[in-house]
Amino acid sequence: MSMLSFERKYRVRGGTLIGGDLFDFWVGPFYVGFFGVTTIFFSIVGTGLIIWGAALGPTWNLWQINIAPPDLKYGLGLAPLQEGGLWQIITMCALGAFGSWALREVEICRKLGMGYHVPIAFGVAIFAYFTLVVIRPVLLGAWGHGFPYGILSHLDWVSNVGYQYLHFHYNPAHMLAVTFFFTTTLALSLHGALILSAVNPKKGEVVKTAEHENTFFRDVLGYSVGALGIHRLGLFLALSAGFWSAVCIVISGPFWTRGWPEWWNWWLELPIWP
Ligand code: 07D
Ligand code: 07D
Ligand code: U10
Repeated sequence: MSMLSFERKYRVRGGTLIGGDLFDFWVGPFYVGFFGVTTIFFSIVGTGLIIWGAALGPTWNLWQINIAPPDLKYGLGLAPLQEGGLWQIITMCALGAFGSWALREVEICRKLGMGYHVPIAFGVAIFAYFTLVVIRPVLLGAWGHGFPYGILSHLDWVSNVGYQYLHFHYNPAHMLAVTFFFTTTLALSLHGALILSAVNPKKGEVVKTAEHENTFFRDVLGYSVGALGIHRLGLFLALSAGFWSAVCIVISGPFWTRGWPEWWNWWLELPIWP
């Protein structure tokens, strides 16, 4: 659907962080900007290197393509291209592309005079990725601790790292992250359902108001968080899910090397029991 009728009104100059007017234009529906150019650059180089890595590997099966990080013996140094060097450059491209995308969002917010909530939210996802492929490997002393780039191989990594700590479900930060993920879907399903129930009625029925929405939850729960409140809560829940995910993996290894079930011994070791 073409939305140029109203988009034209908001296609204003300025708000760029860098480059001034140079890339301050649109291509079709897309705002470009300096960071649009860097996004395209890093995406094309990164994707190209993945395709090259696939060409060097044993398979073109999309599910099995795997670009592995370097062997642990390379520590925090650079590895030869075919022994993890590709993974290192692809990681730089990924971080370049994600960072550029976030900054392009910032420029669009500035043009529209909006808050920076969306780029900040994306920043938390980038932070989780950065934790997996930079912070934790650096703390553990080798890039080899990053996860491999491949659809099935990255699942193998999650499983292997999980069992390395015996039972990852006993990781307390993982518990918090999982709870936040579950709560996020609960909140979105309640919110989506409530809005549709009020403003998308059957033919012939009137659209209900915010008072209906508040009253519904006051009748059910005794309290309504309100129209603005549910969006604040949703953002908080979702960002907390990402944040505690990053915490749960960064403490696994750098701060806790045994099985996670054992961590709970602190409870049994409290001096109050004897
Ligand atoms: C719906 C927005 C659209 C995005 C999509 C993803 C690529 C990868 C690359 C062939 C919600 C596009 C995919 C560009 C193709 C190559 C080399 C977002 C939506 C559709 N994972 N993960 C998936 C990534 C990690 C885990 C699917 C990325 C961690 C588990 C897809 C990253 C851990 C399962 C995917 C990343 C982990 C998946 C669906 C980065 C912990 C699944 C994703 C950059 C976080 C599920 C076969 C989705 C699956 C799945 C992509 C990181 C665990 C391939 C890009 C290391 C347990 N992951 N993942 O819908 O079916 O996201 O896997 O950090 O079960 Mg993963
Ligand atoms: C990292 C993605 C960032 C993405 C970015 C954007 C593109 C562009 C382009 C579409 C963080 C990428 C964009 C590429 C695409 C186009 C056009 C998001 C990231 C920047 N776990 N577990 C988690 C559960 C078990 C283990 C997190 C549940 C087992 C390990 C979450 C269960 C063991 C790690 C979670 C379960 C185990 C995790 C993932 C249930 C395995 C991690 C979400 C029900 C035997 C990871 C930071 C996340 C983590 C993680 C949930 C089970 C191990 C809380 C619900 C017991 C090793 N698990 N897990 O982090 O914390 O998203 O990563 O059993 O490393 Mg777990
Ligand atoms: C919300 C909301 C709300 C709304 C909303 C929404 C949240 C109440 C008012 C939004 C929600 C939705 C629309 C629902 C659906 C969304 C999801 C399920 C989330 C997941 C989204 C996706 C899976 C879609 C992903 C698509 C993307 C990221 C767009 C891809 C676009 C590009 C690649 C172009 C980007 C443009 C740039 C960087 C600027 C520069 C542009 C140019 C130079 C021109 C264009 C050039 C190209 C296209 C070159 C292509 C090369 C690339 C990409 C490199 C890759 C290399 C290859 C080899 C292929 O709350 O309010 O309603 O709507």
